[in-house]
Amino acid sequence: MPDHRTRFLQLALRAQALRFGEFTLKSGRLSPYFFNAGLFNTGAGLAELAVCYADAVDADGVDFDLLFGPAYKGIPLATALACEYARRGRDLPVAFNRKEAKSHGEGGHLIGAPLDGRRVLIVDDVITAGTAIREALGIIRAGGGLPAGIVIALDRQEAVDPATSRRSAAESVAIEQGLPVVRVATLDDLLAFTASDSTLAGHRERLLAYREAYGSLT
Ligand code: OMP
Repeated sequence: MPDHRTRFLQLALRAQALRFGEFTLKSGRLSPYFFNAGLFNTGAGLAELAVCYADAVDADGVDFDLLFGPAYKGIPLATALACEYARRGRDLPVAFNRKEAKSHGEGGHLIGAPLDGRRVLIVDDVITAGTAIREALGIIRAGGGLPAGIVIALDRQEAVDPATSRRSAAESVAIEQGLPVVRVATLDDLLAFTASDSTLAGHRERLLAYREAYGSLT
């Protein structure tokens, strides 16, 4: 069986969650590819994706005892991963946030298992500049959780400001926070994949040019 990186890329292309074209990113960069985790929108697709996440996390050996999905895209990802771990015999607590704090009913903006004192693994879709992940770390600490690591499906391996540093945003977060950042796949994996599949070869030049302009050297 191919490893989790190849399985993930095949799955993402099949679900059209990974597309080639022209996309404007949150950073304003014009990218020749885009990963939209919202297009894993069936039970079977999410279940298969969760297997890739769990394989990547287990291969890394990161130690944690709660899964946290940042709103919105991380919520089904963390939930699907919790189901995959239950299938593997590990029943993990899962929690997520809402973007708007609720003032009635149970109130607050955290939902699911309490974070207090738990070693939390953040489950999210993609890292470009690391802004979304830094926000999630703040939410977890404010909720009493202890960040233990981050897992993302795709590391775009971009430098925040290539003129001053070619360190990737994922590596910056890892160093600055002292946390492991597990990536199911990276831009490098996508480039290797396009080299091995003739139907994708036409996208390679533009991916390489994009990496040249914005890519990290880490
Ligand atoms: P950072 O916060 O810059 O790390 O970017 C992560 C966010 O970028 C994601 O949560 C998405 O909102 C968005 N995004 C994607 O979903 N897929 C991509 O391929 C690229 C981006 C992006 O805008 O950079």
